[in-house]
Amino acid sequence: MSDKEPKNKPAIDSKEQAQMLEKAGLSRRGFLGASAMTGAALVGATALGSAVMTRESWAAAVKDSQQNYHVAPGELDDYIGFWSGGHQGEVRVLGIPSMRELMRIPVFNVDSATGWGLTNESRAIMGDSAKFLNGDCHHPHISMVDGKYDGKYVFINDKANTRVARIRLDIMKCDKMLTVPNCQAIHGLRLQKVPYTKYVYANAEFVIPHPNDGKIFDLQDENSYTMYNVIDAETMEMAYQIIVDGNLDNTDADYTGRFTAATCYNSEKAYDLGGMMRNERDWVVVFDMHAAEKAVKAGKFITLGDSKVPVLDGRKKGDKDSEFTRYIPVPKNPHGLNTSSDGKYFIANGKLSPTVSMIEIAKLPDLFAGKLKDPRDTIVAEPELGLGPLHTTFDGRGNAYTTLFIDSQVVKWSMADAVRAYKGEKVNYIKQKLDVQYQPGHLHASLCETSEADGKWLVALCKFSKDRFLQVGPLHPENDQLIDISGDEMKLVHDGPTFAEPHDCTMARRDQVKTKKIWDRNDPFFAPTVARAKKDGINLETDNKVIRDGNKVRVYMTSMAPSFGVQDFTVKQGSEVTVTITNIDQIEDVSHGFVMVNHGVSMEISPQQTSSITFIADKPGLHWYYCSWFCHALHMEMVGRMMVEPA
Ligand code: CUK
Ligand code: CUA
Ligand code: CA
Repeated sequence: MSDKEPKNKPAIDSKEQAQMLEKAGLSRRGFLGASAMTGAALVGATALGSAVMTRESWAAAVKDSQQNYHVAPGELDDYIGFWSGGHQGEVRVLGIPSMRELMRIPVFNVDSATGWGLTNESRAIMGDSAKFLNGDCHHPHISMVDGKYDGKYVFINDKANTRVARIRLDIMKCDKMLTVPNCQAIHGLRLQKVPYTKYVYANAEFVIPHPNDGKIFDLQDENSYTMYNVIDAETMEMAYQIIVDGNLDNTDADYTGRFTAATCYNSEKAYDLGGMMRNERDWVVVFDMHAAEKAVKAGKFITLGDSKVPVLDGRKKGDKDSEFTRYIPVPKNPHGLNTSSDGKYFIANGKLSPTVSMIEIAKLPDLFAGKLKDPRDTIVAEPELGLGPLHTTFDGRGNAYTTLFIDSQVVKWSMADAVRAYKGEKVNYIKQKLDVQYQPGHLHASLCETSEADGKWLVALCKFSKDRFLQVGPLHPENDQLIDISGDEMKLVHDGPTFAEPHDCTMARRDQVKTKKIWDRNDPFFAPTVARAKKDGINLETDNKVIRDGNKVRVYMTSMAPSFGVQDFTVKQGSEVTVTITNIDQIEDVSHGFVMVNHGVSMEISPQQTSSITFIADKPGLHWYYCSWFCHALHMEMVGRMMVEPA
């Protein structure tokens, strides 16, 4: 522990709040005692951490933000960010520093505007999981080459339905979705950084019995476990899985391409709160991916049930480690796992301990070679930062920034000084504590998960907004706060309300992401639809035709502002109708839509795109269809009629 007080005293240090903390069984210094380990105590502490900005500091921030951080109308942002939409299921694109929402990319949700989850193209991408109408995404990450963004893909997890999806950044649409087998609840997700993103690493959070057929329910059974998942980033198919002890929370990869690490908060394999907090230490599991790949190639795997995915066993057998896993004990129920942008450390964030644990990556080869007595010999610092450390980010200048959930602060600290303090030197590694509003989870500094961390902007994703915005009923928005970290002091410059719930975000320089302005007619996104049209002898760019195939009716049409190529068509009641529309407009921004009234049918057709949707014409009578994206002065007149004859 450092001997000096942090520069900015947090508001929670006030006498009254300290007393309240004490009552709740929490002290600011030292570990959270066992008596504090109840849900009630944690909730109590949460309410206490609400540091409130003074009127003066707020006024100063307002002035600063207007003078220095305003992106004027018509000007463009310097960074493009990808925000998880949490249990809303989508990904949002934001500009930084304006914090303006630029686009939404539906992924694990159904989207009425674009028809995601309704169109044939999106449902083919979603596969069997198209039956699920919900998702819960947390961790968006951009693909890399040599530890720098290549701007090709964003990958994201779905905790709710155990999926991983990929977004193509050239079109900002999801193009692949995988349901991870043999597991429940994909939470932590990160990408291989070096030499390039060949693999996606995904943590299945919950321990389940294997086989999960209702015969075993005991989590302590040796056949109850969870797995670390390795996914081929290009094909989006499972490469292999690794069984681990305990459970898995967050993960990250190193800058050598050999190691990844993941936090475990439930080493107890417990099913309840008290049980999950029983151990003073849980662990970080480190994976030697080279050794794991070797084991797969050598055939040292099993398969589970119908799944053909190779499964390695990375559990300890007595005292014996597997050749590809090591377990490093850290305090207590750790959450975030972050690789420092200088490539030196895996940092595990203590959550129920006020510390973070710094694992020196350069020591890991010795750990795997059996040259270290104790796995904890890889830990080179365990700085005490405050209450509830959840995630850490980096500025590329040797500083780390950690969110303190319970304290409602972001703490800036020096990694080198923390290492010196751990060796016994008297040095204050804490540089500043900044109040944020309120209860931050993830935070993300510009380019922090690449080797190019540039220390300009930091976004703190606060879980509570309380009094920061006009009240909108009992459900409050989150509060994403923008902090300028370019100078010696962190400065809060912007509050941005967001809907449930950006757990995490990522941002790239604007030159790192290049998108198309209109679709390429050969785009694989709608290639299956083009192939089907070809079978029907249709030229999508010119033909307006109705193909009758028994009970199935396929309507092909073009769209060009302000009219559909087919103005009416007639079908028999009960027909399965597939409408395929090709937008032959060449002009940027002239998107059309297709809505069949009273049929739950809606889709987007952007310039040069082909979209299709299938529905049952179950009601006799005349049914209007119309264009739903405002495209022309005569947009209202862009309509047609479906005539359904009684069966
Ligand atoms: S997260 Cu997923 S529980 Cu801290 Cu990365 Cu919010
Ligand atoms: Cu086409 Cu509106
Ligand atoms: Ca635990």
